[in-house]
Amino acid sequence: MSIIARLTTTLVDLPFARPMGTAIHSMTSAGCVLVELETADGVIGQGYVFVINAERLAAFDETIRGFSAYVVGRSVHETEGIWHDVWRAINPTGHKGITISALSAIDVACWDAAAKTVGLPLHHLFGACRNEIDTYASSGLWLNASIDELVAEAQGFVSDGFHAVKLRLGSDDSDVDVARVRAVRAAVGNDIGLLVDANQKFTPKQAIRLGRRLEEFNLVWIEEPVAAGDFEGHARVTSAIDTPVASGETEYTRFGMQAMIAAGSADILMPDLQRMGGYSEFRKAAAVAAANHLPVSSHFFTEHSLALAGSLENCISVEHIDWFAALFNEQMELANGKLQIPTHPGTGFTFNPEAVERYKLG
Ligand code: SMN
Ligand code: MG
Repeated sequence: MSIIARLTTTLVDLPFARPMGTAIHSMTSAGCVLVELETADGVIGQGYVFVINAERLAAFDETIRGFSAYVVGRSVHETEGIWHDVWRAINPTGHKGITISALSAIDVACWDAAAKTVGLPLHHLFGACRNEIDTYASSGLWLNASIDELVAEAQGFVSDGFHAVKLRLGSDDSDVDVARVRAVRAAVGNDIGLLVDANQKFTPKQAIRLGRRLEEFNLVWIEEPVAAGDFEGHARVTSAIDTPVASGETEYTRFGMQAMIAAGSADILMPDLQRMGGYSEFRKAAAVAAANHLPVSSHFFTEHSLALAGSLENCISVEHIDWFAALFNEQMELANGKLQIPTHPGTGFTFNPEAVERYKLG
């Protein structure tokens, strides 16, 4: 029995070198609440939540620390019990938003500590199915980049060893979006996977029209073509175009995924570790997708999603985001276009104390 003796949080803000944009985001930094659970035996489990531009970070911190009563004094092997006690406790506040994200950081830290306690990489504890996973470069090709910048950045990703890249779309003029896709496709060639993300910009009709114009570029997928909550609109786009539609990053928990699946909203579900509510719930969401013969591809949280990719048979890829790499002692390994599932005990990633000190808030 490894009893959790202490829950601590640290607030950091990671500034970006340049502002970045999508159809709905203007981003200058990633604020994080880092969570540590320490057992009486001295094992430390770690997790985090992040918020663009560190907005309302204190609210996340307060919510996480407020869960201490459900965590401290429990065994690290009680992940399911802790998860459900918090789920019941947040019923009056709600099962979406800050409450679920806060639960996610606790659940991730708890699983990390549990795997370290038994000395296993986390995907082995879950039940491993692979050692590496497809990925795509996603820390770039933003909406605020010029076509020349897009071309240079896309070629840079290919020379870095990526076999796929994601481009953000969402112009008011669809000729502009088509021109950006054409330029990036020409820059990377036909052997590199090209994904596009519209970040909810379009009406279903606009998305269908654009999707048809983009069929010639053989895209891996079109992501969030319409408003995230418009499941029926998503479904209309999904059935009207041949290019696969990916979506789900904005939804919460297995119930959100289940509702999207029931509506026929997407060909590929994109659960986000923080919005799922941690590993425990992500795995259930992936099981719901599997029961409907649908694949999942994780959104953000690349380092921490590798344990999921290594243990979920229907996980087809992870999104490669490098924003949080500076926080960790260990770095993600790309080999032949695939990310390697870590073999160290736990998630395989530990916070670097010097980096935490450098980016610490307050
Ligand atoms: C995205 C989400 C949040 C911030 C930046 C970009 C985008 C993605 O939707 O899927 O990467
Ligand atoms: Mg997206």
